[in-house]
Amino acid sequence: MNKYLMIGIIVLVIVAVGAYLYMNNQTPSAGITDEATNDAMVKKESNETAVEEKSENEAMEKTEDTAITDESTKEFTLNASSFKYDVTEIRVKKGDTVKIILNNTGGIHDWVIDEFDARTKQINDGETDTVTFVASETGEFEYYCSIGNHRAMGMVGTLIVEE
Ligand SMILES: [Cu+2]
Repeated sequence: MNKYLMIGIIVLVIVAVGAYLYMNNQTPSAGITDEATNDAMVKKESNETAVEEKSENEAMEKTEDTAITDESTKEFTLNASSFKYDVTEIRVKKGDTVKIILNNTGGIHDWVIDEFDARTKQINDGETDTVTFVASETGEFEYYCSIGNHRAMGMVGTLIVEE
């Protein structure tokens, strides 16, 4: 009886090993691996395409910026917080194109100059907006934040346009 049991176990093991080897050699499983590799390659390709498109867009944006920013454009970066700008005096020449880059580091603010009809959007904490205008007149002009009572609280500065 014991001997038959032993033979039975040996046969089972042989069948199991045979089945295992057979399944491992099946082409379908190899096909699945290939497919997965293909998928990965396709994904990689589409990512690369996306990256290329993105850098093309960036290049185009840069070209546009360069087109606007000729030598008569004066660029100023201001940080707005409650309740002040870190730059309180801006000095340009008459006829200059002035580009204001407003970064908001706290609260809700904007940047307005009435005489040149220029204003940024009202922006939130962490946002940035820009406004570009031509300083067509000489003089001293107050710029300010138009939110609530910020102007009264001293959120102002002076644009000086010289001859
Ligand atoms: Cu403000």
